[in-house]
Amino acid sequence: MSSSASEFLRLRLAAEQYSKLARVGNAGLNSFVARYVELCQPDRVFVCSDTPEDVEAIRQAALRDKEEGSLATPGHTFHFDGIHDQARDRKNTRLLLPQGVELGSHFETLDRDSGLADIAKQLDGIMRGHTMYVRLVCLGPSNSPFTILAAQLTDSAYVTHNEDLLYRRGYQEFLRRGPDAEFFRFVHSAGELENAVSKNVERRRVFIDVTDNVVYSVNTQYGGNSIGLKKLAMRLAISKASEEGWLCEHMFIMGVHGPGQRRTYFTGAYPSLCGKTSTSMLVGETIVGDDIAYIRSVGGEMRAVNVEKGIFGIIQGVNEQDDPILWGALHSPGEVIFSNVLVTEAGRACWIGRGTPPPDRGVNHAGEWFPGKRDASGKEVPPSHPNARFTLELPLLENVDPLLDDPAGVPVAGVIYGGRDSDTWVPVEEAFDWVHGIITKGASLESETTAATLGKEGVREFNPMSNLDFLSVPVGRYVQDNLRMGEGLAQPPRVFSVNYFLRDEDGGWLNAKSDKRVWLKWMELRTHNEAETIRTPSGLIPRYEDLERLFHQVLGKEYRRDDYVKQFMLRIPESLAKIERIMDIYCNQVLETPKIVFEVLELQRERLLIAQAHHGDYVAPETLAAY
Ligand code: SPV
Ligand code: MN
Repeated sequence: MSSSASEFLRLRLAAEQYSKLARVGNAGLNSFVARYVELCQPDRVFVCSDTPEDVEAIRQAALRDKEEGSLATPGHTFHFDGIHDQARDRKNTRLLLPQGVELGSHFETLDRDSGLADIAKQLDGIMRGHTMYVRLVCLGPSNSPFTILAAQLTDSAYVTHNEDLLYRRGYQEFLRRGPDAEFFRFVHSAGELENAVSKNVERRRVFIDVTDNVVYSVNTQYGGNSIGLKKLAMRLAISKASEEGWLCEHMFIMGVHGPGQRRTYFTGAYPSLCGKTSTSMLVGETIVGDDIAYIRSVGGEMRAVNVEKGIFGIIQGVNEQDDPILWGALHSPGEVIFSNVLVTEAGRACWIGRGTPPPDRGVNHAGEWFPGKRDASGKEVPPSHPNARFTLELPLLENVDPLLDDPAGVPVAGVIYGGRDSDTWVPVEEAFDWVHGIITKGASLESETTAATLGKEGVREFNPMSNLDFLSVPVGRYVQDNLRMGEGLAQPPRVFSVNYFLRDEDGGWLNAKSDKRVWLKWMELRTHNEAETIRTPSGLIPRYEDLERLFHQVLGKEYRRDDYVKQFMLRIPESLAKIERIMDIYCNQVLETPKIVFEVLELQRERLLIAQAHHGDYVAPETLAAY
């Protein structure tokens, strides 16, 4: 089979392209490429061997095929996805399950045999008239025990250009690991195009075959659906991690800078559009990654690597004042891809929340745009899509962390869980210990929905570890995997929750965007036992005096006691209602829930009920301090 695959490729590919595959000499890779060349029937195959010439050829192809256009700043380009292809398509993203395998509710699944038959039909001849790009990639730093190899086949130069900025190149790593190297496999086709945009989005499919470690994505270009190495690879990695005893998390990794030049590493899981990227690149701190982490216990220490080396981040709300470092990178020469933004006649990218008035006119993913433009239903059309994004390499940011590419990863001292929560969690709180944190914070994470996925916004959704969309094992097993990680550690990281989205009775925000800088500094101190806390029924919260000092030091701002009281008030009815919801989900919708989840939640409920009996529904932090 493998020699026939290689023979097929030798005859089918241009000699120069074939020789790049032959040099790798990986029989599994040859069969994979041969199979999909035969099925998809591209006019040409381009194998990227990661030389500067090959990489440049892909950039040029994206421009030539009009998947991207140039902007005025050197190195900047833009791309539009179709009007109905602007976010992750949860509904049509299916895990292919062999007979007898069950995952529980919360998963979109499909019988494996019918899924494979359907996708083979969709892929049949789909690349006619197009080029297939073959790209080899490292998920994780080169030469690292954390790292998984991957091969992506796609007919979109835009997708592979994105991947070039987001992932470490893998051609050399394939050579280093030898002809038997294992790897994840991704097949993508944008399908038929109209104005360089996927035309048949109603036949969009993203099928994940964990059994064979292959992901198929067709009739879509939006990065979250098409960049196989991003969220699609997570499903494969989570299964592998669950079997092998490590974790693949939807987490940023950052160095928080403490007293005396100390750098303490944190990971943080927040659902999309909840401040994950903006936290990870805060001024004064250093960024290792903003989206996906592989985490292992190494010699009793929890260590993490960034699976990526770039950012595919949300651009809405990025402004000079709140995001000075990112702002600088987005306004300087360098390689940046803007997607679904507004493009002006002068070749500038604009977006909602940029902090500057919109231009008189421009073009966006929906066509010509001008202020006051209305859609067919009479609704005003915003200049850019709320899920418009930018792609860039992390080293374009001046605060990139020096350990970004360290093959040993960074030691993790704290894990943060954050959701979009208008009325329950306090702005920052530490768990009593690893198990309490994983259960009452990570596994209990909920968030109000955002524009990052198709569907209605503002609905409270269960999203354990902000990883629900990307799981491929039953939720209960995944929670158990997280609990188990703590067991093997000499000193498990501290676990925290944050909530940037608390509102007052009138719907106004209770915190400023910049307050998160203070919460990080407080958490950093906590990991070194350098701040006292107040013990509440749900965890450990900061004392006013420490926050007052930190607000001064970090933001040069006065922090009023009455603001503290409003923000850190224990909200007992809401907290109890949350436990009720979460217990119900783990009891009725989740498979393989570990018993300890119920025990820990039940104890928390009892503590809350006792506090309620003593102090009423809403309890000021200082009442709890005395109690
Ligand atoms: C997210 O939505 O969580 C992202 C972008 O990081 S996507 O690639 O769409 O998943
Ligand atoms: Mn993400």
